[in-house]
Amino acid sequence: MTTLTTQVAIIGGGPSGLLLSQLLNKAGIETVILERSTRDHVLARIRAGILEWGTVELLREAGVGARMEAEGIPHDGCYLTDEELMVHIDFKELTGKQVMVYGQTEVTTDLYNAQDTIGTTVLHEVSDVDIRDLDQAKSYVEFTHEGTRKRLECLYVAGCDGFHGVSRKTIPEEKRREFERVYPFGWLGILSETPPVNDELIYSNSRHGFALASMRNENLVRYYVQVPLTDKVEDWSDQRFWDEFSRRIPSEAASRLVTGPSIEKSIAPLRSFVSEPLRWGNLFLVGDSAHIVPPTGAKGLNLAASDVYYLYTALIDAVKGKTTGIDEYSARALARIWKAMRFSWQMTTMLHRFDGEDAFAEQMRKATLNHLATSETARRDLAENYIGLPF
Ligand code: FAS
Ligand code: PHB
Repeated sequence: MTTLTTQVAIIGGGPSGLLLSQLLNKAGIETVILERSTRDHVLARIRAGILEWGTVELLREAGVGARMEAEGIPHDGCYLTDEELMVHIDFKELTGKQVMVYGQTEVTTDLYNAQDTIGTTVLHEVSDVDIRDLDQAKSYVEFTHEGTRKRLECLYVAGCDGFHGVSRKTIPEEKRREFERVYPFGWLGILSETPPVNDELIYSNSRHGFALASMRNENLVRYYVQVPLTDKVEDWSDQRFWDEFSRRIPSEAASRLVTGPSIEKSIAPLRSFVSEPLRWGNLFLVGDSAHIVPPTGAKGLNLAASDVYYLYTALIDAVKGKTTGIDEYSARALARIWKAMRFSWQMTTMLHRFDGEDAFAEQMRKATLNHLATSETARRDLAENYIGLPF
């Protein structure tokens, strides 16, 4: 069997794995990334669009900030609306900070290019990954690649393989504590090469259902509508999407709406999920392998970034024999994860109507938005969570 050796084996070549590898490599630590899909497949996935400022600063620290600075769009605020109110949350005025509009696809592209420059080993189309000897001084990962079984010996393993990966399941089920809330609807998202309907994002809770008007740049929009879990993408023609989207956003915005053909269309389910602990011997869970948030709070990718921040700094010390960071990683990352989990759940329950809900639930939503409209303190709390709590 072919045997490779590295310091940190990274399972998964999405944003978590690539960013962790880039930061460790810049600190002189060797990594190998094992990715199940092809590079093109990873880059074709349309996911997040909003970067917290902490994520922006971490990408700069990783040396991949140049194109983000040139092509990203800093946003000072966003709008939350229902049938009666349109509330502006002014991040800049309330917190002194902004968020960056820069798609996950671009982040992943920049990280792949930076890893190419360093010459990091990224093996694609690996399968049957098996993580072993996590309770030993050295661990190893066995996997199949290009038709042969291979072994990667390492000091540590980073489980960056997302919700459906193998890392979380490597932790014995009886040792895992899992928390979940599955929402009874999904988000149908489209990409369209048209100008944004508004200069900042609009989160709209209309009587017809939720809609989100987001963007990637001045001529590429990312729009979403809430759909039943039973819907399939093929149920939604472009025309049906545009009709539904335009009646769910405020009429003054709808009057400006420029429609066009979708260049991507997909439905994502919504769930809140956390698996504890994030560590099992030499294995550390990062990003979606450990937690999932509904996209309403724009936290998924950003939580992956804060996990990476905590772990990369800890691993730099660990390879020098100082283990305090890795011993504290799980508790430290989970403290921030749960606050983002709460915010994402709160934004989702505030902005979506649930089938069968009673009139009281609707009154609670209205009162929440009304409180945001009339209380700077409430708006500041939302803004602090949206731009991202400190790492
Ligand atoms: P990822 O899932 O991105 O990457 C994991 C990688 O591991 C993948 O490349 C996968 O191929 C690989 N892998 C899996 N199993 C493996 C195995 N056994 N061996 C080797 N490799 C394996 N977040 C937002 O903030 N806003 C959004 O609007 C938003 N929309 C989303 C829409 C969808 C459909 C999904 C699924 C997620 C969305 N997210 C959104 C969240 C998303 O951006 C994640 O938070 C982000 O991709 C997390 O990155 P990773 O932790 O790297 O996980
Ligand atoms: C996106 O642009 O894809 C996006 C933006 C904000 C969200 C979710 C998704 O809350």
